[in-house]
Amino acid sequence: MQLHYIANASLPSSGGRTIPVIDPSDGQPFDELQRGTAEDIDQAVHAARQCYDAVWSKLSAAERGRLLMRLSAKVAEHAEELWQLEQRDCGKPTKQATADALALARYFEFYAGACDKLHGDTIPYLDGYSVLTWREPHGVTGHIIPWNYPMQIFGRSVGGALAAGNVCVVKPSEDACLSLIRVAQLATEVGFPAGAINIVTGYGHEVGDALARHPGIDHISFTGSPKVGTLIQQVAAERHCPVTLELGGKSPQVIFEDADLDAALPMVVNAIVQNAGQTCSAGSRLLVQQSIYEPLLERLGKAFENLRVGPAAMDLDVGPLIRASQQQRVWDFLSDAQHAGIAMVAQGQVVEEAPETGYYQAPTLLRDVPVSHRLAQEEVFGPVLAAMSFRDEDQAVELANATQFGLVAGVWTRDGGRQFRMAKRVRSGQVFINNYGAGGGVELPFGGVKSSGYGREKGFEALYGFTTLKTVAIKHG
Ligand code: TXE
Repeated sequence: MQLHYIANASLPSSGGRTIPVIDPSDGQPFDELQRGTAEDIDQAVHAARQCYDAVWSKLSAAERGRLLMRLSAKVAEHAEELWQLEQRDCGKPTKQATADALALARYFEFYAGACDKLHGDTIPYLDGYSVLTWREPHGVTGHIIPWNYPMQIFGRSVGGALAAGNVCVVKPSEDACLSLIRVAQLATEVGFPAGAINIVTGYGHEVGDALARHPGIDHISFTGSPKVGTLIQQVAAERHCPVTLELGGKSPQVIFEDADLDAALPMVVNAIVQNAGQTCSAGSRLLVQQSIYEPLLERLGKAFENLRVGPAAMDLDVGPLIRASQQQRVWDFLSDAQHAGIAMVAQGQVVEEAPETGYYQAPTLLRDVPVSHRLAQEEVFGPVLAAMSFRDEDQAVELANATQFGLVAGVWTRDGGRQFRMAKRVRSGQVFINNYGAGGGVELPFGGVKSSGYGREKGFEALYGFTTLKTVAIKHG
């Protein structure tokens, strides 16, 4: 039985109700978590505030850094335990789950080093004045985390917030929270004060909503669907609470005829099948220059046919989707594609060992997807790649920008001038040239434009969002 973690103590919910924890590999419950209440959130916010006032705000930046560094080492030491928890909870193949645990350690390491590097400016002003700026923490920050990368998103969001001097109340997803409860316990073991990291589990419309509305929360960091992002924004606006939103994407992989296809193809495949396509930065649209469209689809089709899908512990190319409703969502997209006459180039295979009760979906490559079709517009959040062709650079830009999203883009070309032009003209928060994702890139600011959200997490840039700037003007006596 999983409990909340508030003020360094494991506690049951005040409501006395629980939610089953399901293993996506077989669809069976194997644990229970607390179905939190608004009262539980209130308790966590209160604990966080006390910690902030009495302890956390009095630590030096270097002391915060040392704590984060110790947490990084502790996470690395417990990496196997953590990835095993996340593997069962989320259905992640071993390679992915391991990478996520190591990324969590790396986030804490990066932000440990960043704590005492965040400083303000002095500003030249009128004679007789000294003007300076201070970067001050918001205070108590709320973090609403989704189920696709619990450890990674916790690392980037909570790591950045703590480094900037905030304390945290975290609402993990009801579909995946086991690893995060454990990380909070590890933080206690390395010396984090009671109330610095609090975890309250439960449903989004109950505890997530209560967190977003709580007057004691000074900043909200949300990663999830555009629909809920809009709700959070509305609720936060009522009390003018600042928000950082990361709401997913429909990211294009743009391949020009002069691209190094041997380098591009494995990355194009990985960008859509990683974590079974349940990745905000999934490369879910493939834009290919006309002259190489057919041969490229043929090569890609073969690669898709070789992909194997099965239980997380088998560590195949693709694991299960998170839950039955997510599987249904992917089926709905595919059945819409069929009705619209969209042709399928190839599909991977679900292995025989995969239980029928698990949430499996074979990776699917579709071709000539019309730009207006929902498969070219909406986030599927499954291993489905929508291919289309373009004539020239102008049309590539037009198609790349033709969705409501703007999170990430990949561009593959050997032409140096075109690399820069494309980087400039594509509207997204990140552009990768001749690579995709830059190997994770804890150091690289991440976030979107348009409906992909606003604000940046990851990298040093995140610290600006987790602080507020105070201008101090002193008139000399
Ligand atoms: O997301 P939700 P869901 C997209 C992806 C996916 C779709 C639906 O396309 O198919 O969203 O997924 C909490 N107030 N992304 O339904 O509901 C919820 O408990 C406050 C992209 O799982 O947005 C969870 O902790 N919080 C995304 C978190 O919000 C609420 C990652 C995300 O859940 C709430 C996940 C409410 N009223 C899904 N309702 C990405 N950007 O990577 C829910 N939550």
